[in-house]
Amino acid sequence: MNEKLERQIETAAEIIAAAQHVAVLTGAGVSAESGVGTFRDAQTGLWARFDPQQLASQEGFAADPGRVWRWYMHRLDMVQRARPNPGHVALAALEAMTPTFTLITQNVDDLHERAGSRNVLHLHGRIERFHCNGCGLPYTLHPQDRDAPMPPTCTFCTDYVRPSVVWFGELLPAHELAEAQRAAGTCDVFLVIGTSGVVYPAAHLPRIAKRRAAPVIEVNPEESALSDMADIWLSGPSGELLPRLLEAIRLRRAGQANVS
Ligand code: BJW
Ligand code: ZN
Repeated sequence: MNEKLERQIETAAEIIAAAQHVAVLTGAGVSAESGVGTFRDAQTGLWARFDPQQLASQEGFAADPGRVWRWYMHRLDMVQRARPNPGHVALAALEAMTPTFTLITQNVDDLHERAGSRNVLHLHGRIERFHCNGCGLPYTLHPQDRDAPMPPTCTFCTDYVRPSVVWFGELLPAHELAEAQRAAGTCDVFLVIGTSGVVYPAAHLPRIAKRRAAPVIEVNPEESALSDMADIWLSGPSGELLPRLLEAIRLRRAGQANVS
């Protein structure tokens, strides 16, 4: 690891170790090293020729419900086969050593929870949950639905069933969004990990923190739409950098405990 990055990690660790309230926003990049494809990187295989932004919308679902259903079943399978990576594990460990910790994720997978994170706000819903697109009635997925060419239909209103995720043009869950905004407005430091920062209102959260003078620390191998406003940009994969950051925070926290 280069010297500049080492110094940046030390500075970030110092800020995080001194914080009472740490807020974190994660995106698809945090699950990339678990084998779950990101949104805006080129898709692979069967789905390479489709634009995810077209599939994740009411318009896309109306145009071809079977295609959207098969895409989500393919992704559900991918998520359920995946395992949390060292980045997820480091965030769970950081939560355990931080007085107040809010993990805000745009991801629809449950890899944070499976890594041991407790206080997780899912801004864009959950891929393993389902409801009717017409009347909202919850739906329990049956094994035969996974290979079906079309979505199942609702027993109450006969409309199509869909995954309980937030598509473009749809409102985010009100409680999760309010809690995320509250955390951004009250935290001592805000971490942005593995997101391109182009989807709103999630991308506004680091700006709320910054307005309240909380430093913003980004972890991403590529420059994102939020890199310019970040106080520190740790350039690299979160599965490698978060464990290193955690170790540096641990050493500082241990030092603090010895002094007090
Ligand atoms: C690594 C890595 C490694 C790689 N380690 N990093 C204000 C301004 C402009 C537009 C709007 C606005 N307010 C609302 C809008 C409209 C719209 C929007 O934001 N559009 C923009 C695209 C312009 N927003 C909405 O419609 C939202 N609803 C809303 O606001 O309702 C009110 C309203 C309605 C209508 C009009 C106005 C207001 C809803 C947004 C829902 C987003 N849903 C999706 C799909 C979820 C379901 C599913 O999974 O299928 O959520 S879209 C998709 O993008 C998904 C993601 O959660 C989200 C963010 O993507 P993310 O996580 O950032 O992934 P990527 O792929 O973009 O980036 C990955 C990053 O990882 C990259 O940076 C890599 O470098 C990095 N990386 N490997 C760390 N190893
Ligand atoms: Zn219904």
